[in-house]
Amino acid sequence: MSISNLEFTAANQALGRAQRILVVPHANVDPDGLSSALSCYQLFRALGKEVTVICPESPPESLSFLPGYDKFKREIQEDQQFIVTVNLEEGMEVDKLRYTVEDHKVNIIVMPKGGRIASKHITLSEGLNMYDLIVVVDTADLSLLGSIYTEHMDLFSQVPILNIDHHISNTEFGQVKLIDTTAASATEVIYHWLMQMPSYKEKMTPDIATLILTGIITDTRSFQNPNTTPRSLEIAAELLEMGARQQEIIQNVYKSKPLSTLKIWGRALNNMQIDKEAGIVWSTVSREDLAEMDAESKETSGILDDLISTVPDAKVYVMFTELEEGGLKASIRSTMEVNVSSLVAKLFGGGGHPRAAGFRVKSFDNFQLQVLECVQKLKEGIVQQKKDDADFNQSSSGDFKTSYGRSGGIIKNEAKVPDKIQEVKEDKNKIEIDIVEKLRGSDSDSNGKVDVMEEMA
Ligand SMILES: [Mn+2]
Repeated sequence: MSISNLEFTAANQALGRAQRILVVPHANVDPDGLSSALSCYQLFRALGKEVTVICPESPPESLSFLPGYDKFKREIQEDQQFIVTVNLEEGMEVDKLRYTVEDHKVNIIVMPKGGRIASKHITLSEGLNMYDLIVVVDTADLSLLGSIYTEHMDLFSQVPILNIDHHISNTEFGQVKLIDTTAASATEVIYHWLMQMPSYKEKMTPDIATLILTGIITDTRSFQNPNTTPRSLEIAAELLEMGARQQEIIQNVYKSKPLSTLKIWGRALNNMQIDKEAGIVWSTVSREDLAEMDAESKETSGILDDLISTVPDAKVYVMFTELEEGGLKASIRSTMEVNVSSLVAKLFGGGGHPRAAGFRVKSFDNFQLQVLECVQKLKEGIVQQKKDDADFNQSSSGDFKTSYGRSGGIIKNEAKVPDKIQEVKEDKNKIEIDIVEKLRGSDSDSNGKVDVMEEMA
C-alpha cells in the first residue's frame, strides 16, 4: 500500500506546525532505524526546528560514519515544569520571595506588600510539554520502542505522533501516518516524503542522500532480499546522483571487521564450552587472548549474537571477556525458558532484558576460575528460578504473575532515583534564599521571566 496525497498533506501540516520535535527509532535498533531517524533529524534541522533524536541503546560503532551519529541522545529528557501561580490583587506587590527545601518539601514563601494573599489566589498548572510532535520511524508498534515508550507513556499519549514505516505489521498508531508497505526501507518512505514537497526537496544534501541509501542497502541486504523493487533500485540511482556515498556505506557496513576482530572471534570459538545437562554454552576471552591477537575487549561484542547463540539445544549463552582495566564483563542471552535479567540481577547485581542481559565482576585472582564460579552460580540460579516459577504458578493468580514477569523492569525503576531530587537532597538541603533580594538588580528579560535556579547556580 502506498501513501496518498492526503496523507502527505497531513504530514506536511503536522511538520509545519511543530517546533520541538522528538525522533525515535525502535529498540534493538538496526541501520534502517538509525538512518531514518538521522535523515529526519537533518531535514527538520534544515527546516529550522528544534530536534531531539533518540537511540535507546549505544549505536554500533561501525555505523559511526552516519552523518549526525553524534547527535543521538540515549534518554528522553522530560524536564517537567510545574507552575504555582499567585494571582495578585489590584495594587498588591511582592516584597519578598524565597523558597526553602527541607524533608522532601519545597516551600515557596511570598511576602506581599499592600494586601494579603489567601489560598484562593493560588492556581496550579503544568508547564508546556517539551515536545509538540513525536516522529516514530521504522517501528511497527509503539511497544517496539521498548523502555523509551514504557517509561514515557504520558508523553506519547499527549503529543501528536507521526508514524513513518514500511512494515506490513504496522498497527497504524499515531495521529498522522506515512506507511508504505511496498517500500524496501523506512528511509525509502522518507525519500518519497521529501521529494513531494519542494521546500523539503531543496534541503536534500549528500549527507541525507547517504542516510537514505544506507537504509535501503541494509534493509535489502544490498538488494539481495525479495523486498527489493524496481522503485528502490531507481531511488538508489537517484540518490547516487544526489551525492550519496555508496562506497562509504559498503565499506562501513560490510567490510568493517578488522583482522584483530576476526582473530579474537576465532579464539572465542575455540574456547567455547558447553554444559549439556544445564543447557549453558559459554566462551571466554582473556587478557592474554586479547594481547596475543592485538585486539581490544570491545571487539568481542557480536560474538555472542553472531556465533555462540547459534548453538542449538541450549537455554543460556554467555560470553565472558576479561577487561583491560581489570575485572570481567559477561553478556548473556537466553531462550524463553530462562529470564536472564532477573537471574543476573539476583546473582551478580547485573541487569538488562529477559532474553539479553549482562553483568560485571570487578575483581578476582584468576579469570578462568572466576568464570567457572560464575557458570556454577548461573547453573544453580537457573534451577532455583525454575523451582520458584513452579511454586509460583501453583500458589498465585494470573494477575500477579504478570507483574512478576516484569520483575526486571521493576528492579530497574527502584534503583533509579530521579536525578533532580537527589541533587536537591545532597546539595541544597535546608537552603533558604531570598529570591527577590538575589534578583534585585540582575537582568530579567523583557517579560520579567527569570529562571531562579539558573540565577542561583
Ligand atoms: Mn526497516
